[in-house]
Amino acid sequence: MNDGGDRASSAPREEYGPLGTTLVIIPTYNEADNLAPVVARVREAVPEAHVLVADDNSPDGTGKIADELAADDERVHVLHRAGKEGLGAAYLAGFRWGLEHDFGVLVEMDADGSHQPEELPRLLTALKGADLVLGSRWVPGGRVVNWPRSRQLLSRGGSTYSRLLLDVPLRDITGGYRAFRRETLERLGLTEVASQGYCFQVDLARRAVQAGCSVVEVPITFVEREHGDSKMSRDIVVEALWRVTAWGVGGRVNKVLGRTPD
Ligand SMILES: Nc1nc2c(ncn2[C@@H]2O[C@H](COP(=O)(O)OP(=O)(O)OP(=O)(O)O)[C@@H](O)[C@H]2O)c(=O)[nH]1
Ligand SMILES: [Mg+2]
Repeated sequence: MNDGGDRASSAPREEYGPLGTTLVIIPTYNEADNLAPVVARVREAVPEAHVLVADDNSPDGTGKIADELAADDERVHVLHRAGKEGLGAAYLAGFRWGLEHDFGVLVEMDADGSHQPEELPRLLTALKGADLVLGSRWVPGGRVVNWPRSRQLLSRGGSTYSRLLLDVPLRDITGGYRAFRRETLERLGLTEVASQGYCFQVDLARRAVQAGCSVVEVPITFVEREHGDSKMSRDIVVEALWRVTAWGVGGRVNKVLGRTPD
């Protein structure tokens, strides 16, 4: 453990270039009560960072609130998407936008206050010596606040299942508070990512490890949302379970046959 966090994965690079400007991507679906406070906290915690809100035409008017925030602040941007397509699709669109606009670091952050913007400087410091930084609830120093035991079990169980099955040495593989170097995203084959819900995060983490990226987990305090509804659903859990199982089984078959993973 050091200031930069736990090194969790393979192939540390010899040299890392400068980070460049940071873009914090915040996907939203019905986050009207949460968006303005979280954007203000990001702008205060890391004043040089830009924010991109990726809204899926939220019926509660979150997109309009995002437009108002963008009108008042040249570092706030909005990506209006036609309808609800899931977290994964919103992030992929956000990444594309950020890469096209030459950002050097792309951050994933939930809108509901679970990912505390005040912890972002620690993630960015760790990224100076890594390809990808994961905010982690399940490394020493990480914790969750106000989470029911059932959610903790699901999250820990999902991470353990994925770690063992996919052979990826990460403690919190489903978490969604992350900082990527742009070069890392460019190595992940994003055009092939089909995962939508929770397993989108598992998918990107396993791709990073398979690509030989250095992945560091930094402890975070995850705070359960106070306003608005969770979008977590049975479908999201089922998608994660079948995809992770299929990747795990496929990877093992490939190993036996001596093929490289897809
Ligand atoms: N654009 C977009 N954003 C989404 C979609 N589904 C979820 N989100 C956002 O993704 C983030 C995470 O979703 P949450 O509902 O908080 O999911 P969660 O954190 O697993 O669940 P809770 O812990 O219960 O809050 C939030 O900012 C949501 O608004 C979607 O289909 N489209
Ligand atoms: Mg949440």
